[in-house]
Amino acid sequence: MIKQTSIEQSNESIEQEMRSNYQALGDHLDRRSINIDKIKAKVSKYQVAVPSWGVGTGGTRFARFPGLGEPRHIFDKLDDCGVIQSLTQATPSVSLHIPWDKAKASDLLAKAQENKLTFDAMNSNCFQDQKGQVHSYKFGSLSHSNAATRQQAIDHNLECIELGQAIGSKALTIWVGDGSNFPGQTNFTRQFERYLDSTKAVYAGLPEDWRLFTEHKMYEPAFYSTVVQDWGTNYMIAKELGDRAYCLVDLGHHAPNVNIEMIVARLIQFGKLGGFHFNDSKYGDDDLDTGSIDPYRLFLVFNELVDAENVPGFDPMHMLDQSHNVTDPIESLMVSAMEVQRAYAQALLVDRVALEGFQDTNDALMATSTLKEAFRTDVEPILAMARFEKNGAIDPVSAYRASGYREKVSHNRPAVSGAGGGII
Ligand SMILES: [Mn+2]
Repeated sequence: MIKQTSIEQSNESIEQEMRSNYQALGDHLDRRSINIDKIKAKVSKYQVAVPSWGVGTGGTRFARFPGLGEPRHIFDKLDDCGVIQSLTQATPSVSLHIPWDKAKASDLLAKAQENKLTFDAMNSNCFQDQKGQVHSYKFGSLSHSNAATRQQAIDHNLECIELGQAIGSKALTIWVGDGSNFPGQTNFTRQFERYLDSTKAVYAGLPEDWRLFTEHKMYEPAFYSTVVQDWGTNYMIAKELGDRAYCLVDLGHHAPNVNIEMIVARLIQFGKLGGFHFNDSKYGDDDLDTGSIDPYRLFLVFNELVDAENVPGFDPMHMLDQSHNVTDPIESLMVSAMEVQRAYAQALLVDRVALEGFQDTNDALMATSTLKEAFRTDVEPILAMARFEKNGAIDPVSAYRASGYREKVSHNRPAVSGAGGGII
């Protein structure tokens, strides 16, 4: 783990510079009638969960190139997540994937506590066959044509809830790869009926204080049709299941150029936005680092979220979901957490009264300029000050590199075989 003294050491040489940048931005925002401390207080409270699977090195469908000191199991993963949290102070919770992270609840809790972490939404895995599994998911899981396979997938989801309850999680996220690769391979309607019936059985086992999230995805691994292919189908599912069922929006699960911020607005309007899996993409479900390709789109999503902040009961969960092939996953996840925070801070700067006025008078140019003015503002001093005041690092990546963490853990973590592909 990262020692507090090592963080302090890293902060020492840049604290003065950070303070004067904060002062300068504060003066600038003052002239726009924005109180910088109020923005910082909100940013400081902002949290995004880290996916346990994100701290491992992912791969492509072609190959996987292992990194130095990769986590061997969930306990190593929680250590890595603890590093991300101690440096960024923005990621206090971890989202588990079962059965990859299956372990005794008391052991999970103890390790999380050691790293000052809690557990976010549980993720089930019905897109892969596990060792000793009776029924294969090759042709689907919750929507499989065989009832016994569906039941196995239902039971697995119920098991995820059970473990989640023991470790303080409050949500289950379901994503399935079910679909088809050929026209005619499945009957769209019957397959969706089977999916709904199975998901209802999972929902029936959901504790009162839990939420169920379903994630849509346009394609992959099924390449002709996917059973939960878009937000419309996802919305139907959430409506069919009940009040505790919501839609989860993974930014990478849409066709290129789709207006995701508008989907977000629609789901908010009808009370069904449950949360996010943040990442970025250029072509498909690339799972690139959040904000690395289109930071303006991320900002526009946050613009909708800030706009809805006062909607009663509005409380979406925020998680990262990315895969790292060419970077140190800890560095990528830290940068992504900060990018999400940045988009939030920028969205908080939007002059909403002015925007509404421009919308009402159909002044398109000034309306869009109002958004741009917020987006163009360099909010880095706000993020840095928020981290610094919570004993995090002003510059997390520098502090992490200086700590030599990866090198140190590599002594206990043998290199993993690079054979095979494998991305989720
Ligand atoms: Mn996802």
